[in-house]
Formats: sequence, structure tokens, C-alpha cells
Amino acid sequence: MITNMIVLLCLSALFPVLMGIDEVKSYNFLRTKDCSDVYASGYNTSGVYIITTIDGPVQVYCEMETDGQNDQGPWMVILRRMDGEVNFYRPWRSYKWGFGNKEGEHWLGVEFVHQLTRRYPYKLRVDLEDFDGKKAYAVYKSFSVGSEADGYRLQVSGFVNGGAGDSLSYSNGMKFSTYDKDQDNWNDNCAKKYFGGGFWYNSCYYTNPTGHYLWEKEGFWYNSCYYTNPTGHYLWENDGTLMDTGATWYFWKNSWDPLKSITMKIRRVM
Ligand SMILES: [Ca+2]
Repeated sequence: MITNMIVLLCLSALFPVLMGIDEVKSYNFLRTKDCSDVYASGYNTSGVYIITTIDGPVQVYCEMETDGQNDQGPWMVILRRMDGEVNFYRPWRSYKWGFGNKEGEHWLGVEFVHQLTRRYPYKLRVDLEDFDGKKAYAVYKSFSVGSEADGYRLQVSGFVNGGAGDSLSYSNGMKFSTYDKDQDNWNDNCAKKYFGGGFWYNSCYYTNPTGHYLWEKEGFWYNSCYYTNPTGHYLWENDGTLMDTGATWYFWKNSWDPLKSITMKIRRVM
């Protein structure tokens, strides 16, 4: 009996090692609600961690440092665009619960963000990078998302300019919309019309971070699926709306040019 217990104890001590590093993280973080708790537990490297929510465990990407800039982590990524690998033209259900690859492009899930921001005060940071490698950011000192019953309404304020300008205040107070759930202020459907994903569309936006991913190749903005022919160049220049459909943040350069990378991330205000 005693021997059995000793064997069991030894096995349980080995268990985290046997489960591999990612599982060790979840093992240790059963009571963490966001990346601030992960950081407080002594983990200061950026990566994917598992945290606990009322809907069960959720994988999140924690950005523990913000390279060289003033506003240090830990941040929890709620949206990342970086290479067009993931399709963001998705229905309400996907935006509610999240999708994508936490190491790469993903949307964390607006329900989860609501559950956190209804309980604790959070700030938001948006990081931008263009195709020349230039970077800028914006911080909003207060960020919260209402309940689904209230349309996951966005409340954002306290803009701090990190060179990016303020493209999000136009969405303040808006409900969340997707192509299959139009809660925007336009008499048409912003998500559908501009190939957008889920966002707090007004009528319609100055930033569309879940928009269609476009990338630059030999001096032109190519699209991942609609046009494969470079002669599309001519067509595009004559149809401004198509140029507006990328992952944009207008007030950085007063331009609708698509960005190489957009990351939205939140941090609990202690
Ligand atoms: Ca509408």
C-alpha cells in the first residue's frame, strides 16, 4: 500500500515532464485568467500559454516584452495579422469563439474578451508594421467589450499616440458585426461589402484589421484569391473600394494601403 503510494507520488512528480513543456504550462496555470497572471507566475518569455476561462481552458499568445518601446508587457494578443495564412472572412460563430493559429494569425474570440473586460479594467495596444518594415502603435487606456446580448459593444477611450494616429475611436460604442450578423450603422453590410471579417463596424471604418489580407509583390498589392493576373493592376487603380478592403489603419499615413502586420493586444490595468 505504502509502496504503491510512493510510486504514485513519483509518477505525479514526473507527470509534467512527461507531458512536455506546453502541458507543464497548463498544469501550472490552472488558475490564471490572463497573461498578467502567467507573467506573475514567473514566466517572462513570449509564447502560447493555456489559461482558464468560465468556458474552459483557452490557448492565448502572451507577449511578455514590447521590443524597445516604452509600454512593456505582458500583453495578451486578441488579434494578429502577419502573413495572410488564415482566412478571416468568417461567420459570427467563429468570431465569438475564436479561430486561427495562436503562434501566427488568429482571433482570440470576442466572448472570451467580453468575459475578461467585464470583470477587470483593461487597456488595448495596437501595433502596426508596413511592408517597408516601419512600425507605429496606438494605445487606448480603457478597453472593454459588452455582452453578446448587447451585441459585444466596444468601449474604447484614452488614446495615446505611438505614431499610428487614432483609427479606432470611430468604432467606439459600436456593436460587433460579421457578414452574417449586420449590426453596423450602414444601410448596407460593411463586412460583406469590404470583404471584412468581424469588427465593430460603424459606417464603416478607419481600421479594418480583419479585412482581406493583401501583400506587396514587385511593387503592387496582390490579393490572395480574387485576382491572379497582374493586369488586375489597372482594374484596381480604377476601383478605390477594392484598395480599401485590406487590413488597414487609415490615420497612420492617411492611406488605405494594406499593412503587413496588425496586432491587437490587451493588458489588465493593475
Ligand atoms: Ca448595416
